[in-house]
Amino acid sequence: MRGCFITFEGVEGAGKTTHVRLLAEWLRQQHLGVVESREPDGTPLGEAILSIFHIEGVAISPLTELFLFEAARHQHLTELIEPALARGQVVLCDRFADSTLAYQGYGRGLDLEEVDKLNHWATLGMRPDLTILLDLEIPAAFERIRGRPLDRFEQAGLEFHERVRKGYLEIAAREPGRILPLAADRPVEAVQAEIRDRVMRLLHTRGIRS
Ligand code: T5A
Repeated sequence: MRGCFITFEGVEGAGKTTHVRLLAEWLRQQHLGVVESREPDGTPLGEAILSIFHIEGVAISPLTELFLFEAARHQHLTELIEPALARGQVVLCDRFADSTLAYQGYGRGLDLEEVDKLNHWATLGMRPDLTILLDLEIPAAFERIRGRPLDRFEQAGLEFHERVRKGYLEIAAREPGRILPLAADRPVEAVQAEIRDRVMRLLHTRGIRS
């Protein structure tokens, strides 16, 4: 039986990494096969692509940025995600195609339809079964990541991140069946409980969990 693909989205510091880890632990306690991954650095090639973004003083155009994320995504899909789903595993992924639409589309201002098309090409039309959108106001998000060195995207400024957040909410409104938006300004346990509830219902529906 084919597995299940669940992605986590949201602005910086929204809690994606935290909730992927907690959900994976919980699913493993129930003897389910789980693969945790992330974009863009879910494969060795993706790690190399991420390191390009970290080169100091190198200007990267929005379109170049888009192609780099899509290259990482296609490699990730073929090397890790699809094989895990074919083995019947539950794949939890910290960021996926919605990140590109939110950051390079809404954030950088690239044409949304063109970004959608490229996403479709890179993913071979494969969509997550469920996407958890952790929604957090930008000042609260930046408060959470305060004190750590800021990367290229985190340095992009408040207005950029406001556009990204707005973009995510618009994407979620267009696809209510796939995307579950959750207010992420609450205690971790409360948010995680809602995630587990929704994931369990999905796994029942898919016959992965009786
Ligand atoms: N990007 C990526 C694009 O532009 N386009 C793309 O297509 C893709 C795939 C990735 C960057 O790349 C960009 C977007 C990003 O800028 P990253 O370092 O992976 O860079 O950035 P994030 O994925 O955003 O990772 P973060 O660590 O910044 O955020 P998370 O994972 O959402 O947050 P998390 O879980 O690490 O939590 C942050 C802090 O908040 C606390 C945690 O303990 C932690 O200290 N926290 C809470 N505190 C209070 N209450 C809660 N409910 C909390 N939940 C977590």
